[in-house]
Amino acid sequence: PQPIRLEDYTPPAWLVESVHLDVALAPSRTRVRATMRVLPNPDAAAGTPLTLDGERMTLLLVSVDGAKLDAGAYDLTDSSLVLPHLTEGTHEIVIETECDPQANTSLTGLYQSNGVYCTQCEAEGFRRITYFPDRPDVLAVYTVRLEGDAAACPVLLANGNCVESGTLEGGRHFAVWHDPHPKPSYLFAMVAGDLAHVSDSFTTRSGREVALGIYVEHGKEDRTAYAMDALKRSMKWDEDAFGREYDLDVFNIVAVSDFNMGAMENKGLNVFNDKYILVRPDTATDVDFANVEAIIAHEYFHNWSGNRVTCRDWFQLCLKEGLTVFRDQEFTSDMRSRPVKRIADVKTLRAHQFPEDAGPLAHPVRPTSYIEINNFYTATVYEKGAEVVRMLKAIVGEDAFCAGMDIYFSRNDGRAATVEDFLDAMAEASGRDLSQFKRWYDQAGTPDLVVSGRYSPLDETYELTVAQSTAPTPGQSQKAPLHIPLTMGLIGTDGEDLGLYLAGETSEDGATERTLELTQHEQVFTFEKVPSPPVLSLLRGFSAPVKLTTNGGEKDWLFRMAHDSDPCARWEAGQTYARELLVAVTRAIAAGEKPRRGTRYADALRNVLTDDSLEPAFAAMMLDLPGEAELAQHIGQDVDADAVHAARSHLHKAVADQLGDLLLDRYAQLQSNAAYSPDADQAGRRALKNACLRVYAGLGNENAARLAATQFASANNMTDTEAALATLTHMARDERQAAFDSFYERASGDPLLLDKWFSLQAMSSREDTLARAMELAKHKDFSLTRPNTVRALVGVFAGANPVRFHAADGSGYRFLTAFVRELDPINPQVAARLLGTLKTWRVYDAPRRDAARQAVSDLLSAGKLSEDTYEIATRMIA
Ligand code: DPP
Ligand code: ZN
Repeated sequence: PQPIRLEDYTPPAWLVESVHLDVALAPSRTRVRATMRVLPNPDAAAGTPLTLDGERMTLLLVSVDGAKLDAGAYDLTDSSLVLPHLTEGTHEIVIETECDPQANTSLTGLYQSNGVYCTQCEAEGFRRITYFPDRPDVLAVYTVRLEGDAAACPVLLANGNCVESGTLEGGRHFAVWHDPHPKPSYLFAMVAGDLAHVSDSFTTRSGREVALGIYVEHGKEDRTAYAMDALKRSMKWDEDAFGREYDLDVFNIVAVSDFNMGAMENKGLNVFNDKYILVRPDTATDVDFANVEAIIAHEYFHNWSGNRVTCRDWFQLCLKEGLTVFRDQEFTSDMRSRPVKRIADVKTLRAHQFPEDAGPLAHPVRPTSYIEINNFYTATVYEKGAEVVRMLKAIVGEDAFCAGMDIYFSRNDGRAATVEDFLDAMAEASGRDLSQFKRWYDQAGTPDLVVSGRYSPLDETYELTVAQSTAPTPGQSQKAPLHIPLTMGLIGTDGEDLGLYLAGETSEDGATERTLELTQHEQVFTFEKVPSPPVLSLLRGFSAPVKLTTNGGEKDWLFRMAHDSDPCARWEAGQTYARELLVAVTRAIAAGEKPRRGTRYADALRNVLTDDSLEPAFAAMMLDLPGEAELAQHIGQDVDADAVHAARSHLHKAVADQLGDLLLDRYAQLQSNAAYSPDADQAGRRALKNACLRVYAGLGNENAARLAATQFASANNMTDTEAALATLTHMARDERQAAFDSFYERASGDPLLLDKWFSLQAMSSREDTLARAMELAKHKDFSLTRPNTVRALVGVFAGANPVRFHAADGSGYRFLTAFVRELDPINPQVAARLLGTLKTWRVYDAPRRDAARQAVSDLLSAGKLSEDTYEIATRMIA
């Protein structure tokens, strides 16, 4: 397959003014008649024949201006339809096609999920519905007439407003939807089926009344209240925070059970993976509730950052995704706890994006080439993309950022924009030169910052030397320095922040925190009027997605775990300390020496547990040891996954030993009889309570098992149920089996609960987990056609169980690649994404590396793969 390159971008030769789709739904033979007004693009080279994208359809008819074309008058291939004689003028084209939604397991284009017709067009699914210039810079006005069986499909939905509906002969009926906003084809959607419906309304700040609807399977209506509430709060927040108002009379959401992504922002008709809509206290955890809130917000915010202002081409994906993730993170910060949200996002970034940026799949936030764009819906485009927007805000400041957003939205409304358009708006609003900053979009890899501080008592100065570098990534051996905002403070011996006076600056305000701007390989900053040796607090609020090394040590970490005024830096001090301890323990175990027990670290956690001034959710995060995957990444080469697991278990147990009774006390104190609410305060208290249980369970003894089993038996909400199972799953005790059996019975007939049952077993560190996973892949409740279930079992095993997945004999890798091979013909997108979980293989030791490389080579030579999986497999071992 030929890669597509950013540098080859050319404007579309033809534009589409309007599309009228007539869709006659039938399970295996759905007919689509598309009537389009097309005209040559005045901004493109003239004389190019009309070329339309299309695949996996049967072409029934083509006509131009009312005259049917003979087969000889067009060129049809597997992926396109060319009208060689059509090179100029405005025309009406009619195309009739037929497709088979029932057989469509790829879940892109038009497909059926549990009997419900739905579509997924991003990135290139519309070309499976009709022949069309399926690219984001062709914006058209759509009218859709849906016709279907009235009994099977009482609900008929598409984008925009419903303008007509009625009954037809033969038990059929129809509805006509019109969307006045020109949009690219990837934002097209239609849904039809027998769905229940919950409605509400929202009045925008200018007084527009918007009808809100959430469509779900019958019987699931009582799991929609939280999503609806989150939607209304999102609509209000975007008005208040960004001045963005909704622009149609209707906003509908449909929840479907088979969906490749989390959700999709189709204009006025969002389609969701039902996992991110359906929550009720007894079926969903606090984390599930928080995900619903965040994803509802994310998709809603796309109405402006994505839909009104869309992307010129798929290389600009971060323009809508990075910005929209930034916006949803801000929303959650305002709805919940800002520091806790920030730390959670840093954890996600470090768990998913840093490894991506350090491995064979590394790519810039704005990639420069792809074979299959679906492979670029990545942590780098989304999460690092959001970090880039956050850094930009830190550099230009809040006011200029807001002004820049206004310019960006108003100047590009109705346009397909680029990263340059976004940066131009920010540069104009701030008066700053952002040309160096732009490298964040073009240069892959996580920068390393090495910082050292030197105090000089004679002249009372503190000198900070900061060096930045970025390791080579595939296709980019040379790296230039980036424009990095480094937010920092200096802490005095009493634990209070010191005033900062930077040498050479005239303003003497002595703020206690400031953002230094790094632009060179190495820079020195000198602070004056520093009365005594300070403790350095760096990367406050995690001001940039970098890896930091400082010359501080245990004493600094302990001090900052107790005193840093910035919660993010305070948490990071604990993580840094734990990482260093874990590395030392790993080495000691390998050398046959007696490993450290982390006494001072445990003491610091004791202080956390007894400090009532701390937010419980924050305390829970302080208690969390860095994960095994993160440690592997930190060690960086020749990692023995078993040694890392042993080291972490050792420290976990040592901490549990030292804090034992205190953990039990706090666990007991945090029990509550209050009625369940998913709000951040209650969720935070549950998080801390369950963290106490988890840490205590490091002892692995009878008492821990009993505690977890009791919690499982008495829990009145899914958060506590799941936490109990997540503790029991690692144990080799009878309580474990009993709890899982009982949970299975309760989950019967409820796919979202069954997925929890799969994933809680897949994450077990027990030695028999791979064998169990293989059994579960044959279980009657497992299905290759349900992405959620595939992710719950195989995705969790490969992505969240490092010790079993990275087994030294390669059995974990072979399980994954065999599974990918089976899934690939059914659902290439999900197969390719699963294979991506192997991306950290190079940090492991030689037997593991050899096994991983072999498993991927075998996959490549075993037969024809989809382009999706082929691209990931070849990059993986390149
Ligand atoms: N639906 C996916 C998202 O919102 C892709 N646009 O991120
Ligand atoms: Zn998005």
